[in-house]
Amino acid sequence: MSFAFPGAIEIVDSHTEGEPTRVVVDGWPQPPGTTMAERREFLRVHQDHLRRAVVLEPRGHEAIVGALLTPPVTPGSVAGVIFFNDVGTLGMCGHGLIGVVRTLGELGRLGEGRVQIDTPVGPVRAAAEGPLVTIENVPARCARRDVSVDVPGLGRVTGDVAWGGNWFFLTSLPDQRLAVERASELVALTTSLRDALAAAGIAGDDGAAIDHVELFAPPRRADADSLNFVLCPGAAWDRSPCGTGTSAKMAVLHARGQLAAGARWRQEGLAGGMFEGWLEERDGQLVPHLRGRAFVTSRASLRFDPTDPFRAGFV
Ligand code: PYC
Repeated sequence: MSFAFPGAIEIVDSHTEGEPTRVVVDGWPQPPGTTMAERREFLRVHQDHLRRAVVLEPRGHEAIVGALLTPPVTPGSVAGVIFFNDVGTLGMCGHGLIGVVRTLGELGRLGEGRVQIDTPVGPVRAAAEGPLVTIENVPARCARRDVSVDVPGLGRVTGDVAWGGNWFFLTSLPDQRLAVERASELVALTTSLRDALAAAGIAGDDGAAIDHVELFAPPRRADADSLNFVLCPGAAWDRSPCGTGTSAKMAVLHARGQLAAGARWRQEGLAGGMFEGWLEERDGQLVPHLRGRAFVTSRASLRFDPTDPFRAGFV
């Protein structure tokens, strides 16, 4: 494994409905591979020090999702992207894709109309109108309904397992108020829930770990249908309503006969932002569409001084 650091890594920071995205636009040696999954695996094995250096303290923090731009792998795509966070890589990231699209616009690299972008879990599409970006995610599905698990401190919890570009366990804990000032308690509770799922062998397809947990409650906003809290892999909570989480939620609602194709779902996030979503039935699959706002907050050059003892980042 090589721990070489480039002289500088160029980044553009944005936030999507409050959740930060750091897009790496230059300086990171491109991971080889003919598929995005191969490139993601190379990044995971050989470039983890760069992931850590870019998103962890002292340059970042646990809520930042990084996005490495790569050349495309699919005809018709304008770019590829590998998402990563404080603990590893992600399959897809809805808020992150919205940030990537705004960043490509900031760089003058976004053409007119809809663009296609490759991710490790398949091509996705997006179109921007000012700060508002509409994305078309990979197909979502509800894998298992009404799964119960015993959680220390919570008792028996029942929820659904769904795919929205990442694996989610979706449930409600009526005794737990969803509020920013309770974020630390909610992170602790949902981490216990995630650990209990793993211990009970409850997983996604092919034993894939369920690394996101989503709680729901009635909305605070009059224009929303629901409020959520999302635990991301690691111990960060999503400041946005979570694009892949909202995709998973819509797939569950559809499986329960509570959301028809084309009907709108407005998901409020813990920080108060909102995604509007709907499902499209295509070739027997459910394609989630999501709309939310992103704003570029800075452009910067990250430096890696060889004498800096913290240049590789720390938790
Ligand atoms: O928006 O899909 C999302 C997401 C995943 C993790 C953080 N945000």
